[in-house]
Amino acid sequence: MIERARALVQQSRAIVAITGAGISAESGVPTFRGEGGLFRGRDGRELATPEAFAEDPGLVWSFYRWRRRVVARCEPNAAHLALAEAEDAGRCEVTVITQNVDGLHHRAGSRWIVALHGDLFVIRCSGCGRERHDPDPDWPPLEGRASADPDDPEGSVILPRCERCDALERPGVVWFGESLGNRVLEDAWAATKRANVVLVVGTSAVVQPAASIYRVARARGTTVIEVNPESTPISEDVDISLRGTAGAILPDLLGARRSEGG
Ligand code: BV8
Ligand code: ZN
Repeated sequence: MIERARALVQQSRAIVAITGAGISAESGVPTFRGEGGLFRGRDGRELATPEAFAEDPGLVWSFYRWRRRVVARCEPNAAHLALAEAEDAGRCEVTVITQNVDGLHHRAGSRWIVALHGDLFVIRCSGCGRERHDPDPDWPPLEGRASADPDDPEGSVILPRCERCDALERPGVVWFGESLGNRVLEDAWAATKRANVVLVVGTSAVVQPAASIYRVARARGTTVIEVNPESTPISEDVDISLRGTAGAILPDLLGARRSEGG
Protein backbone atom coordinates (compact mmCIF):
# COMPACT_ATOMS: atom_id res chain seq x y z
CA MET A 1 0.00 0.00 0.00
CA ILE A 2 2.76 2.44 0.95
CA GLU A 3 4.56 1.73 -2.35
CA ARG A 4 1.42 2.50 -4.30
CA ALA A 5 0.79 5.63 -2.22
CA ARG A 6 4.40 6.80 -2.65
CA ALA A 7 4.24 6.31 -6.43
CA LEU A 8 0.99 8.29 -6.65
CA VAL A 9 2.44 11.11 -4.54
CA GLN A 10 5.78 11.20 -6.38
CA GLN A 11 4.11 11.53 -9.80
CA SER A 12 1.64 14.17 -8.64
CA ARG A 13 1.91 17.78 -9.84
CA ALA A 14 -0.37 19.21 -7.13
CA ILE A 15 -0.73 17.77 -3.65
CA VAL A 16 -3.17 18.91 -0.94
CA ALA A 17 -2.64 17.82 2.68
CA ILE A 18 -5.65 18.17 4.98
CA THR A 19 -4.21 17.99 8.49
CA GLY A 20 -5.58 17.70 12.02
CA ALA A 21 -4.24 17.55 15.58
CA GLY A 22 -2.59 14.18 14.91
CA ILE A 23 0.13 15.73 12.72
CA SER A 24 1.20 17.80 15.73
CA ALA A 25 0.89 14.95 18.27
CA GLU A 26 4.59 13.99 17.81
CA SER A 27 5.50 17.62 18.49
CA GLY A 28 3.86 17.34 21.90
CA VAL A 29 0.84 19.58 21.18
CA PRO A 30 -2.08 18.31 23.31
CA THR A 31 -5.15 17.41 21.25
CA PHE A 32 -8.67 18.19 22.41
CA ARG A 33 -9.27 14.60 23.29
CA GLY A 34 -7.88 12.43 26.03
CA GLU A 35 -5.99 13.72 29.06
CA GLY A 36 -4.47 16.63 27.15
CA GLY A 37 -7.92 17.97 26.34
CA LEU A 38 -8.77 19.06 29.88
CA PHE A 39 -8.05 22.49 31.38
CA ARG A 40 -8.82 23.08 35.05
CA GLY A 41 -11.12 20.05 34.71
CA ARG A 42 -13.08 21.55 31.84
CA ASP A 43 -13.29 19.90 28.38
CA GLY A 44 -11.44 21.98 25.79
CA ARG A 45 -14.38 21.71 23.41
CA GLU A 46 -16.58 23.39 26.02
CA LEU A 47 -14.15 26.27 26.42
CA ALA A 48 -13.72 26.73 22.63
CA THR A 49 -17.19 28.28 22.30
CA PRO A 50 -18.63 31.82 22.18
CA GLU A 51 -20.90 30.89 25.11
CA ALA A 52 -17.93 30.07 27.37
CA PHE A 53 -16.24 33.33 26.39
CA ALA A 54 -19.39 35.35 27.10
CA GLU A 55 -19.83 33.61 30.45
CA ASP A 56 -16.21 33.73 31.66
CA PRO A 57 -13.74 35.48 29.32
CA GLY A 58 -11.02 35.22 31.98
CA LEU A 59 -11.24 31.42 32.10
CA VAL A 60 -11.26 31.16 28.29
CA TRP A 61 -8.29 33.51 28.00
CA SER A 62 -6.42 31.45 30.66
CA PHE A 63 -7.11 28.35 28.52
CA TYR A 64 -5.72 30.01 25.39
CA ARG A 65 -2.77 31.52 27.27
CA TRP A 66 -1.94 28.01 28.50
CA ARG A 67 -2.13 26.62 24.95
CA ARG A 68 0.00 29.47 23.54
CA ARG A 69 2.67 28.75 26.14
CA VAL A 70 2.63 24.99 25.52
CA VAL A 71 2.65 25.37 21.72
CA ALA A 72 5.43 27.98 21.79
CA ARG A 73 7.68 25.28 23.32
CA CYS A 74 6.78 22.69 20.67
CA GLU A 75 8.77 22.24 17.48
CA PRO A 76 7.55 21.19 14.02
CA ASN A 77 8.14 17.45 13.52
CA ALA A 78 9.29 15.36 10.53
CA ALA A 79 5.77 15.39 9.08
CA HIS A 80 5.47 19.20 9.04
CA LEU A 81 9.01 19.41 7.65
CA ALA A 82 8.34 16.86 4.90
CA LEU A 83 5.40 18.93 3.62
CA ALA A 84 7.41 22.17 3.79
CA GLU A 85 10.40 20.59 2.01
CA ALA A 86 8.21 19.12 -0.74
CA GLU A 87 6.72 22.56 -1.33
CA ASP A 88 10.12 24.20 -1.22
CA ALA A 89 11.67 21.67 -3.65
CA GLY A 90 9.13 22.90 -6.20
CA ARG A 91 8.73 19.44 -7.74
CA CYS A 92 5.00 19.88 -7.28
CA GLU A 93 2.51 22.33 -5.79
CA VAL A 94 1.82 21.56 -2.11
CA THR A 95 -1.09 23.21 -0.28
CA VAL A 96 -1.71 22.55 3.41
CA ILE A 97 -5.31 22.82 4.59
CA THR A 98 -5.09 22.62 8.36
CA GLN A 99 -7.59 22.43 11.21
CA ASN A 100 -4.75 23.12 13.64
CA VAL A 101 -4.25 26.52 15.22
CA ASP A 102 -0.73 25.77 16.53
CA GLY A 103 1.14 27.50 13.70
CA LEU A 104 3.58 24.57 13.30
CA HIS A 105 3.09 24.25 9.51
CA HIS A 106 4.12 27.90 9.17
CA ARG A 107 7.09 27.45 11.49
CA ALA A 108 8.14 24.35 9.48
CA GLY A 109 8.36 26.57 6.39
CA SER A 110 5.09 25.78 4.57
CA ARG A 111 3.75 28.84 2.78
CA TRP A 112 0.60 27.72 0.97
CA ILE A 113 -1.51 27.21 4.10
CA VAL A 114 -5.30 27.42 4.45
CA ALA A 115 -5.88 27.85 8.20
CA LEU A 116 -9.49 26.65 8.49
CA HIS A 117 -9.84 27.36 12.20
CA GLY A 118 -7.54 30.37 12.66
CA ASP A 119 -4.36 30.69 14.71
CA LEU A 120 -3.58 30.78 18.45
CA PHE A 121 -1.26 33.75 17.86
CA VAL A 122 -3.84 35.89 16.09
CA ILE A 123 -5.88 38.19 18.33
CA ARG A 124 -9.25 39.52 17.12
CA CYS A 125 -11.41 42.30 18.51
CA SER A 126 -14.87 40.97 19.40
CA GLY A 127 -16.24 44.42 18.58
CA CYS A 128 -14.69 45.87 15.42
CA GLY A 129 -13.06 42.62 14.22
CA ARG A 130 -9.56 44.15 13.98
CA GLU A 131 -6.97 41.37 13.90
CA ARG A 132 -3.31 41.42 14.92
CA HIS A 133 -0.56 38.84 15.32
CA ASP A 134 0.90 38.50 18.81
CA PRO A 135 3.66 35.87 19.16
CA ASP A 136 4.20 36.47 22.91
CA PRO A 137 3.08 33.26 24.69
CA ASP A 138 3.02 35.16 28.01
CA TRP A 139 0.09 37.21 26.85
CA PRO A 140 -2.50 38.24 28.02
CA PRO A 141 -0.62 39.48 31.11
CA LEU A 142 -1.58 38.13 34.52
CA GLU A 143 -2.88 40.15 37.40
CA GLY A 144 -1.56 39.09 40.78
CA ARG A 145 1.10 36.48 41.27
CA ALA A 146 1.76 33.44 39.15
CA SER A 147 1.25 30.15 40.95
CA ALA A 148 3.58 27.14 41.09
CA ASP A 149 2.57 26.11 37.57
CA PRO A 150 3.84 28.94 35.33
CA ASP A 151 1.75 27.55 32.45
CA ASP A 152 -1.49 27.81 34.37
CA PRO A 153 -1.22 30.28 37.23
CA GLU A 154 -4.28 30.57 39.43
CA GLY A 155 -4.01 34.30 39.00
CA SER A 156 -6.41 35.44 36.30
CA VAL A 157 -5.44 37.24 33.14
CA ILE A 158 -5.97 40.94 32.59
CA LEU A 159 -8.73 40.97 29.95
CA PRO A 160 -7.31 42.51 26.75
CA ARG A 161 -9.23 45.33 25.11
CA CYS A 162 -9.08 46.71 21.62
CA GLU A 163 -7.01 49.90 21.31
CA ARG A 164 -9.45 51.20 18.76
CA CYS A 165 -12.91 50.49 20.13
CA ASP A 166 -12.21 49.22 23.66
CA ALA A 167 -14.23 46.00 23.12
CA LEU A 168 -12.86 42.72 24.50
CA GLU A 169 -10.21 41.05 22.37
CA ARG A 170 -10.57 37.30 21.76
CA PRO A 171 -8.42 34.49 20.34
CA GLY A 172 -8.36 34.63 16.50
CA VAL A 173 -9.75 31.11 16.17
CA VAL A 174 -13.08 29.62 14.97
CA TRP A 175 -15.04 28.32 17.96
CA PHE A 176 -17.61 25.51 17.89
CA GLY A 177 -20.88 26.94 16.65
CA GLU A 178 -19.10 29.67 14.70
CA SER A 179 -18.99 29.46 10.95
CA LEU A 180 -15.67 29.29 9.15
CA GLY A 181 -14.87 32.33 6.99
CA ASN A 182 -16.25 31.82 3.47
CA ARG A 183 -12.85 32.76 2.11
CA VAL A 184 -11.00 29.89 3.80
CA LEU A 185 -13.60 27.35 2.68
CA GLU A 186 -13.47 28.58 -0.91
CA ASP A 187 -9.67 28.46 -0.84
CA ALA A 188 -9.82 24.92 0.57
CA TRP A 189 -12.27 23.70 -2.07
CA ALA A 190 -10.35 25.37 -4.90
CA ALA A 191 -7.04 23.81 -3.81
CA THR A 192 -8.67 20.41 -3.38
CA LYS A 193 -10.20 20.61 -6.88
CA ARG A 194 -6.77 21.34 -8.38
CA ALA A 195 -5.03 18.48 -6.58
CA ASN A 196 -4.01 15.18 -8.20
CA VAL A 197 -3.55 13.61 -4.74
CA VAL A 198 -5.17 14.55 -1.39
CA LEU A 199 -3.54 13.42 1.86
CA VAL A 200 -5.79 13.38 4.96
CA VAL A 201 -3.39 13.32 7.91
CA GLY A 202 -3.99 13.02 11.66
CA THR A 203 -7.65 13.89 11.89
CA SER A 204 -10.48 11.98 13.56
CA ALA A 205 -12.65 13.33 10.74
CA VAL A 206 -15.45 14.29 13.11
CA VAL A 207 -15.47 18.09 13.06
CA GLN A 208 -17.42 19.63 10.20
CA PRO A 209 -17.11 21.18 7.68
CA ALA A 210 -13.36 20.34 7.72
CA ALA A 211 -14.03 16.58 7.72
CA SER A 212 -15.95 16.77 4.44
CA ILE A 213 -13.48 18.75 2.33
CA TYR A 214 -11.87 15.56 1.00
CA ARG A 215 -15.25 14.69 -0.58
CA VAL A 216 -14.63 17.37 -3.22
CA ALA A 217 -11.67 15.25 -4.34
CA ARG A 218 -13.57 11.96 -4.17
CA ALA A 219 -16.29 13.43 -6.37
CA ARG A 220 -13.69 14.11 -9.09
CA GLY A 221 -11.98 10.74 -8.85
CA THR A 222 -8.88 12.28 -7.28
CA THR A 223 -6.81 9.86 -5.19
CA VAL A 224 -7.34 10.32 -1.43
CA ILE A 225 -4.79 8.82 0.96
CA GLU A 226 -5.39 8.80 4.73
CA VAL A 227 -2.52 8.66 7.28
CA ASN A 228 -3.62 7.77 10.81
CA PRO A 229 -2.58 5.13 13.41
CA GLU A 230 -6.30 4.48 13.95
CA SER A 231 -9.18 4.01 11.53
CA THR A 232 -11.66 6.87 11.24
CA PRO A 233 -15.18 7.40 9.83
CA ILE A 234 -13.62 8.10 6.40
CA SER A 235 -11.13 5.18 6.32
CA GLU A 236 -13.51 3.04 4.26
CA ASP A 237 -14.22 5.88 1.88
CA VAL A 238 -10.68 6.77 0.80
CA ASP A 239 -8.51 5.04 -1.83
CA ILE A 240 -5.64 4.16 0.53
CA SER A 241 -5.74 4.29 4.34
CA LEU A 242 -2.22 3.95 5.79
CA ARG A 243 -2.04 2.87 9.45
CA GLY A 244 0.85 4.71 11.02
CA THR A 245 2.12 7.99 12.35
CA ALA A 246 2.52 11.12 10.26
CA GLY A 247 6.13 11.50 11.41
CA ALA A 248 7.03 8.10 9.97
CA ILE A 249 4.88 8.04 6.83
CA LEU A 250 4.94 11.58 5.40
CA PRO A 251 8.75 11.77 4.89
CA ASP A 252 8.50 8.36 3.17
CA LEU A 253 5.60 9.41 0.91
CA LEU A 254 6.98 12.83 0.04
CA GLY A 255 10.56 11.62 -0.43
CA ALA A 256 11.87 14.19 2.03
CA ARG A 257 15.20 13.99 3.77
CA ARG A 258 14.55 12.94 7.37
CA SER A 259 14.87 15.95 9.70
CA GLU A 260 18.08 15.97 11.78
CA GLY A 261 17.83 12.96 14.03
CA GLY A 262 14.16 12.63 13.03
C1 BV8 B 1 -19.98 25.20 12.15
C2 BV8 B 1 -10.31 25.97 16.75
C3 BV8 B 1 -22.09 26.09 11.89
C4 BV8 B 1 -10.56 26.33 18.18
C5 BV8 B 1 -11.77 24.08 16.33
C6 BV8 B 1 -23.46 17.47 14.65
C7 BV8 B 1 -23.11 16.93 13.43
C8 BV8 B 1 -22.25 17.61 12.56
C9 BV8 B 1 -21.73 18.86 12.92
C10 BV8 B 1 -22.08 19.37 14.15
C11 BV8 B 1 -22.94 18.70 15.01
N1 BV8 B 1 -23.09 19.47 16.12
C12 BV8 B 1 -22.33 20.60 16.00
C13 BV8 B 1 -21.77 20.56 14.80
C14 BV8 B 1 -20.93 21.57 14.22
C15 BV8 B 1 -19.52 21.50 14.81
C16 BV8 B 1 -18.96 20.10 14.79
O1 BV8 B 1 -18.49 19.63 13.77
N2 BV8 B 1 -19.01 19.44 15.96
C17 BV8 B 1 -18.47 18.10 16.06
C18 BV8 B 1 -17.85 17.93 17.45
C19 BV8 B 1 -19.61 17.11 15.82
N3 BV8 B 1 -18.73 22.31 13.91
C20 BV8 B 1 -18.67 23.61 14.15
O2 BV8 B 1 -19.16 24.17 15.10
C21 BV8 B 1 -17.93 24.41 13.09
N4 BV8 B 1 -18.79 25.47 12.68
O3 BV8 B 1 -20.37 24.11 11.88
O4 BV8 B 1 -20.69 26.31 12.02
C22 BV8 B 1 -22.55 27.32 11.32
C23 BV8 B 1 -22.82 27.34 9.94
C24 BV8 B 1 -23.29 28.50 9.42
C25 BV8 B 1 -23.47 29.64 10.23
C26 BV8 B 1 -23.14 29.59 11.60
C27 BV8 B 1 -22.67 28.42 12.14
C28 BV8 B 1 -16.66 25.02 13.64
C29 BV8 B 1 -15.71 23.92 14.03
C30 BV8 B 1 -14.37 24.52 14.40
C31 BV8 B 1 -14.17 24.44 15.89
N5 BV8 B 1 -12.80 24.88 16.20
N6 BV8 B 1 -10.54 24.53 16.57
C32 BV8 B 1 -9.45 25.86 19.08
O5 BV8 B 1 -8.61 25.04 18.64
O6 BV8 B 1 -9.40 26.33 20.23
S1 BV8 B 1 -12.00 22.41 16.14
C33 BV8 B 1 -10.65 21.60 16.79
O7 BV8 B 1 -11.07 20.31 17.12
C34 BV8 B 1 -9.54 21.38 15.80
O8 BV8 B 1 -9.32 22.49 15.03
C35 BV8 B 1 -10.01 20.19 15.01
O9 BV8 B 1 -10.84 20.57 13.97
C36 BV8 B 1 -10.82 19.46 16.05
C37 BV8 B 1 -10.01 18.31 16.61
O10 BV8 B 1 -10.12 17.33 15.64
P1 BV8 B 1 -8.79 16.69 15.03
O11 BV8 B 1 -7.89 17.74 14.48
O12 BV8 B 1 -9.23 15.63 14.10
O13 BV8 B 1 -8.05 16.07 16.27
P2 BV8 B 1 -8.53 14.87 17.17
O14 BV8 B 1 -7.82 15.02 18.46
O15 BV8 B 1 -10.00 14.75 17.13
O16 BV8 B 1 -7.96 13.57 16.39
C38 BV8 B 1 -6.56 13.40 16.30
C39 BV8 B 1 -6.37 12.32 15.25
O17 BV8 B 1 -4.97 12.15 15.03
C40 BV8 B 1 -6.90 10.96 15.71
O18 BV8 B 1 -7.61 10.36 14.62
C41 BV8 B 1 -5.63 10.16 16.01
O19 BV8 B 1 -5.78 8.79 15.71
C42 BV8 B 1 -4.65 10.79 15.07
N7 BV8 B 1 -3.25 10.72 15.49
C43 BV8 B 1 -2.74 10.66 16.76
N8 BV8 B 1 -1.40 10.64 16.71
C44 BV8 B 1 -1.05 10.68 15.39
C45 BV8 B 1 -2.22 10.74 14.62
N9 BV8 B 1 -2.21 10.82 13.28
C46 BV8 B 1 -1.00 10.80 12.67
N10 BV8 B 1 0.17 10.76 13.35
C47 BV8 B 1 0.18 10.68 14.70
N11 BV8 B 1 1.36 10.64 15.36
ZN1 ZN C 1 -12.12 46.88 18.23
